[in-house]
Amino acid sequence: MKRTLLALAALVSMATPALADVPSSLETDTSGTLPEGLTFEDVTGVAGATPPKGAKHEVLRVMRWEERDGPRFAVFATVGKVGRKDDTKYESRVLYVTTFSESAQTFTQIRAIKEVSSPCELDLEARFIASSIRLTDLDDDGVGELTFAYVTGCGGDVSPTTLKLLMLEGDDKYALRGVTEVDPGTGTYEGGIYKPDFKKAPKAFLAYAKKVWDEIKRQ
Ligand SMILES: [Ca+2]
Repeated sequence: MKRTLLALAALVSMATPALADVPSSLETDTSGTLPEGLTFEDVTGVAGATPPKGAKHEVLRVMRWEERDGPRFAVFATVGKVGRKDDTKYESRVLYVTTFSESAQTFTQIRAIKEVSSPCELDLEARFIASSIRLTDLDDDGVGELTFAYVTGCGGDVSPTTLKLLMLEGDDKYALRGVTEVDPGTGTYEGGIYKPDFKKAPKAFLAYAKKVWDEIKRQ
């Protein structure tokens, strides 16, 4: 299995407070290979290693890091489907992010995120923004915060589309929910707004999420 140290972790550590035990151990893997002992069904709830006709199962990224209580994994995956009704082609996709703790190759699910995009006959957009995926320990408690964002939408025109940025720390979830910022051709940007859901989060979490949002809102 090919694993490379995420250079991003070093950049993040310069811009944020101490990262406790997290960043030096962060590894990320985009080979599509799950660690031994973890199945696609564990990640997505979708059975079978072999997708049915018209479906595509993909593991996009596996991340591993050390927390104060041991190793943690996050798996980014998608299940896509293409179907036809009469002469119309429909595409749907589900995005998954599932986090696990691991002990002696036994994985225990911590948190599962599932975003369903219904069948779309136009241009389906349902994708993670790679540059949004970060790991921090902003409150220095030895528990990593995993930040990631994704866009979803069904359309053919240039207009703001749904953008969500999530931050997971253990089994806690915080979110900015809004839309992308685009220039529909008028020379003026539209959208880019969000509603924060960071109740009970340490203050630094929302500030960091806003910073990431500003960096990725046009993607
Ligand atoms: Ca933390």
